[in-house]
Amino acid sequence: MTLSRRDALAALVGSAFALTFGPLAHAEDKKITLGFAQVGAESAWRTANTVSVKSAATEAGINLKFSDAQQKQENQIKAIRSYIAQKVDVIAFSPVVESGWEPVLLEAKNAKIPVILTDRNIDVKDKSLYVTMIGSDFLEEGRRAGKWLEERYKNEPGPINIAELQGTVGSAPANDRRAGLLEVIKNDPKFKVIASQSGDFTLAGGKQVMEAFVKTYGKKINVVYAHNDDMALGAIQAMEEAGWKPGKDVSVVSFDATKGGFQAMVAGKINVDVECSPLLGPQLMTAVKDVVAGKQLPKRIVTEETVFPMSVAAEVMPTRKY
Ligand code: GYE
Repeated sequence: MTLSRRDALAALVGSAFALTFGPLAHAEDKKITLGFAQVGAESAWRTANTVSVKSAATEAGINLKFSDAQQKQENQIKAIRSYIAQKVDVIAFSPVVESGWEPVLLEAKNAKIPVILTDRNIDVKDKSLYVTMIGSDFLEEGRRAGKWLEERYKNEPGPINIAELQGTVGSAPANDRRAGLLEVIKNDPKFKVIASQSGDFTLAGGKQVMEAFVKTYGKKINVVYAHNDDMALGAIQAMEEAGWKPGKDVSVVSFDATKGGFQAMVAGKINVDVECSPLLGPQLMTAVKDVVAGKQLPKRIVTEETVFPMSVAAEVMPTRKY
């Protein structure tokens, strides 16, 4: 049987129609748009986190809108507002600080745009303002560092004076890495935090604060407790410029376990690095797809991490991914 030209044309148009407007085709083919408001580019950790988010989005076929808040909450709020105005499908962000998020998150909720927190947590009463929080347990990281210190100094009478280089004021990792340490050492009066100041998670900040600590406290300092590797590396420079031997006459405790941190451990200048993984991209994209598909997510997704003492650094370094 042969089709007339008109029948053939009708069949062609019909199948094209079915392909384009077939029952689920449209919904399934539509790319998810994710608006991601990043903290900034303050550290090696952050750079690795940004790369992870961007490449995981590409891999997952998610259309990513990305903004860098340069460590300012007001910029992040602006970015979130613009994602709401653009009607993205999901908003994710790594909150610079813990407080002050209710108004903008309420705007997202009213616009029915789900919000996923990554890396840093927030302090809100109404937990319905976000779907889930994916990231590390910074309090536990602080405890791990504290336990390492207790073990390291268990046979020394003290006092053991700690100089603390804090991360960004009001940020979850700065608050919790401090709280975790204090929780562990509070029952052991030989440990004293004699100095504490923010270096804003940057190398330059860590160096500047350490220069001031060297001048004010001199060799009274037994331990430098830096909330991330970049600040530890800056502090190491300051100590070396003052003729000190970081890692030997002062213990250096750090967080993140980036390549730079590992290199300093191999060189004998950081004594212990508590791991904090920035490779959150793949988990985030899975969560984004699940939320859009209407699946129920756990309120908290915790990253798995460990502690690296200097003694294992050379062996582990080649396996590090950030
Ligand atoms: O430790 C630091 C970065 O929020 C866990 O932010 C992150 C911290 C990380 O600037 O290097």
